[in-house]
Amino acid sequence: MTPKVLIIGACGQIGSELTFKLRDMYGSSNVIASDISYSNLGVVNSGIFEVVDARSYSSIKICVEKYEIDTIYLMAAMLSATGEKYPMKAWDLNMESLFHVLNLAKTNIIKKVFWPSSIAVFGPTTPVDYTPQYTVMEPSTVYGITKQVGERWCEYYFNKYGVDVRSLRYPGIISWKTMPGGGTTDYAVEIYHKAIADGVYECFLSENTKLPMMYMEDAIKATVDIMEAPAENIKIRSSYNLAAISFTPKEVAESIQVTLPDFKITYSPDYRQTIADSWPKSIDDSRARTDWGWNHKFDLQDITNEMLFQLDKMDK
Ligand code: AKB
Repeated sequence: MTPKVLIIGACGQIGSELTFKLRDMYGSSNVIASDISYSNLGVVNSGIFEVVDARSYSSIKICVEKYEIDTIYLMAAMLSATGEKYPMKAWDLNMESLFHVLNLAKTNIIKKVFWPSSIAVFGPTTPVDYTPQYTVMEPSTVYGITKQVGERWCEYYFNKYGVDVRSLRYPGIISWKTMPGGGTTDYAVEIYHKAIADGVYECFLSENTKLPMMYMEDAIKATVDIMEAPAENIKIRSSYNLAAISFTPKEVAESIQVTLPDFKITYSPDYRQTIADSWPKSIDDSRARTDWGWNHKFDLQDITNEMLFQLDKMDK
């Protein structure tokens, strides 16, 4: 049966591409995009769009009832870097929105929920290389704390109330359609924009800061795959480790120089360096690969070639 989907936070980096993908899959009228404002006209003009405040239970519920929604993707969140500037706002948005959606799902109105977690659930005491699914988790950012707590609540609602909630620990996501906002991994998108526009980029992380990353197409595929998988294959109800590749700012710059040999990068680490230093360098996602067949497609040079090609086309 075709699901009736509500995407909350549809104007954001991942929400927007998820909206386009799910509209292709299920038909435009079956995918309701929503956000706090009309901030992404591509999304707003591509089908039904509603203003929904993720912090308001009634705002979400009205929309769910109006369109007889049975599946929610909760993509609204305040990310790691912005969260450090506004800790209480990050806590309120990230936690309240999750509780609203889980509580709606608990009443059986909603059959399935997707909620993104992040590599930010890990912290400075976590093993950094090939970080296991189950390990020490002492996140040091507010964003990471909300994601870790959120994971516990997802598992709790699954065990206690049978809520079919599914989740992935996204790494940094690289895409060209919609800019990310307020994350520590945002440099890996900005660098391509600056390479095309100015030929130079000042990076806010140091040259050898290695972080787990993924191309948007792979992230959307993982999201769709986990949501389409039979419920019995989803053995982890907190959140799955998910990985594709890991690289440093220096390595991205070198991959850009293959096409743009004059491109220059400089380094001026700021407060985001401390956040990046608390996160893993690489992730063991073997459970996702075994349980529901996850596999990534894009490596660093594929991503760079695609990003430069698409941004260059947009620039003309
Ligand atoms: C961030 O940098 O905050 C996000 C994330 C890794 O969850 N991109």
